[in-house]
Amino acid sequence: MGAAAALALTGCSEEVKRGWYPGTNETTNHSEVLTNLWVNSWIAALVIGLVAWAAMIWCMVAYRRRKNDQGFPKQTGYHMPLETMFTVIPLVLVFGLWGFTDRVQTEVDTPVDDSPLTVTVYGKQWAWDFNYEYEGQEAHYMGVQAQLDTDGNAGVQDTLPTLYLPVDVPVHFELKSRDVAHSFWIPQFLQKRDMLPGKTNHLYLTPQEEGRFDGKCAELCGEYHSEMLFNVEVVSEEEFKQQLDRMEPGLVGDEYNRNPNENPDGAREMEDDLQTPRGGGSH
Ligand SMILES: [Cu+2]
Repeated sequence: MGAAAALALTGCSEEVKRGWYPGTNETTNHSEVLTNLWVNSWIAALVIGLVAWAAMIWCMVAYRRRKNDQGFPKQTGYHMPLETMFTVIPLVLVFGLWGFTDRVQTEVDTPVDDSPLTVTVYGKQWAWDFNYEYEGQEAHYMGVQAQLDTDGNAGVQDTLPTLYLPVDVPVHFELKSRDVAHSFWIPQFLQKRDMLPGKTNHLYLTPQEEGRFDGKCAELCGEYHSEMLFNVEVVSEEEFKQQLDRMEPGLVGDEYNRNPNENPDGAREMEDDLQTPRGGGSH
């Protein structure tokens, strides 16, 4: 009982220390700096909040209207020191917050030119393609439309595309879209980036903990957006190489793009496709 309570309490305080962020400070090489920015911003906001609330309550109590008060209280318009103070303090806060954010963002988004692994990810309605380039080897996996289970629940895990990543190897993600705007998000990695048609975005990180993580699309991209999920397996370098050997060799590129704006026929086919009832594994 005592042990369980202690466990619950330490678990809780650990969560609080990380501002309820998912993952741990070691999940990727950026986890710690991102978590610190988040937690410290909250601490700063809380301190400012306490000062502001205290000042408000003090004014309400100290300057409340007394029984025999007549007319307006003393007016303090054009009080230069006061007005300078409530202009300068917010400016300092905003630029401070901006400065810390910019520093962390620059650190996290600095391109790593010599990443040994490049993964080009295509988002598409409503699945994912993963291209791997690693030590001269090229392999890919093309996801298929995620299926509902027999109860109509989204994201049957076994049928989801799986992104394999070797632990402790810096990875450069090239993020692209085959059709509409999507967003690549692995919540526990604390990084997320848009995937836009006709554009390539980049993410750089090093996974530091082996394990299974959830990935998802974070940009409403159509009817089955909520099913646009994937698994992430961070594995040993050895197992990663075995997984690459099991995949289709070579890369798949823009030839499978479907641009509804430039190819109206493609868009029409897509709509027809959606009219037919789902199921039977036809997708
Ligand atoms: Cu999407």
